[in-house]
Amino acid sequence: MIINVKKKSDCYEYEVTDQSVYLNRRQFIQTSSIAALALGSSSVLTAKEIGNDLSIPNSLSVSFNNILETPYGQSEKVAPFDVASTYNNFYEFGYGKGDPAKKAALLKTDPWNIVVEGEADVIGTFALEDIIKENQLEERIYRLRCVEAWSMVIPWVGVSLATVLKKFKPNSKAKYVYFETLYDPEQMPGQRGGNIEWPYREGLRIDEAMNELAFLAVGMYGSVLPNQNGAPIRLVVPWKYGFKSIKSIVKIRFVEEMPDTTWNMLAPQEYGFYANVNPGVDHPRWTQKQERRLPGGILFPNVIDTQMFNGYQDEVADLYSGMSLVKNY
Ligand SMILES: Nc1nc2c(c(=O)[nH]1)N[C@H]1C(S)=C(S)[C@@H](COP(=O)(O)O)O[C@H]1N2
Ligand SMILES: [Mo]
Repeated sequence: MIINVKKKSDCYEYEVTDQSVYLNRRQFIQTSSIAALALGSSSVLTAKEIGNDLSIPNSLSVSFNNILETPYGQSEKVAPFDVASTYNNFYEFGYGKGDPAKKAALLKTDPWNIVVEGEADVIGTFALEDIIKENQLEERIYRLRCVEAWSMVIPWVGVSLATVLKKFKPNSKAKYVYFETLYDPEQMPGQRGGNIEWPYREGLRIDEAMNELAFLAVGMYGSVLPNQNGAPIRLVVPWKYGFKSIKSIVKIRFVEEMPDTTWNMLAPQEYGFYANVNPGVDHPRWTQKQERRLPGGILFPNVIDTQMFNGYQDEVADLYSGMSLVKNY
């Protein structure tokens, strides 16, 4: 007799216990209806409704020239663009995986300024194009592992975070770097309610931030980032759970103390500051030993083993020597 034992990671989409569990259900319903009202009966906007000067969801309209190829992820099977741009976590635009693609279209990403402050010699307000030069762009194909136990491979376009941070000349008190997403409830319907203390915030230890793998992306699949993926500029920290990779950044602050970060503030027993991908430390409510590599079907969930540091141990393990990764999850 064959007993069909379902592994925990063989979950179906409707069963996935996601990060939104911490968000008050009643507020969630209110927020959704406000968002629906604000956007009118149809939440999918056509190019005409959006206007030509704004980016159109799911289209690769603006491509970069002269992107430097790098060895990162050359042997990986990249997720189709349609999957990477329609299955998203971006709670500013709703909790459903399809919400960001439907609701982020109107986000105005140009002009875009970033405030740099704190423990650095060069601080102030900078235009995006003054921080990232188009002739410096490189492509890196990275695995993205969400704490919810799904993953995908995405070809990002951008520059290493270290290149950008060094321009601001952080001083010796800069032990951590803190990031904030845009706060604009008019444009981001999810910010009109819910339990998240907006804006979304994240942080890294300065040596993590200076690691060669940490990346600031302004594009993916050779073109500018779709809004739902964090346009016009987002962090990508491939050895950490996806929630560290903060989207639509407007503030960078060099600080002495470990900063408050969104998921750690919401549920510190479930989401740590470090959030390194670690199959040896389970989430309190589900295993982290495996992941569903997207795309995958309901009948054939593409379940694979999760790797320590998401497979980037050669590059980053040294950052944590002598540290307990069980305690510092
Ligand atoms: N501002 C902001 N950044 C965010 C999130 C969010 O809700 N808001 N979600 C995070 C989570 S949980 C993940 S898994 C990744 C998803 O990135 P992607 O949609 O580009 O795949 O973005 C991260 N960055
Ligand atoms: Mo995530």
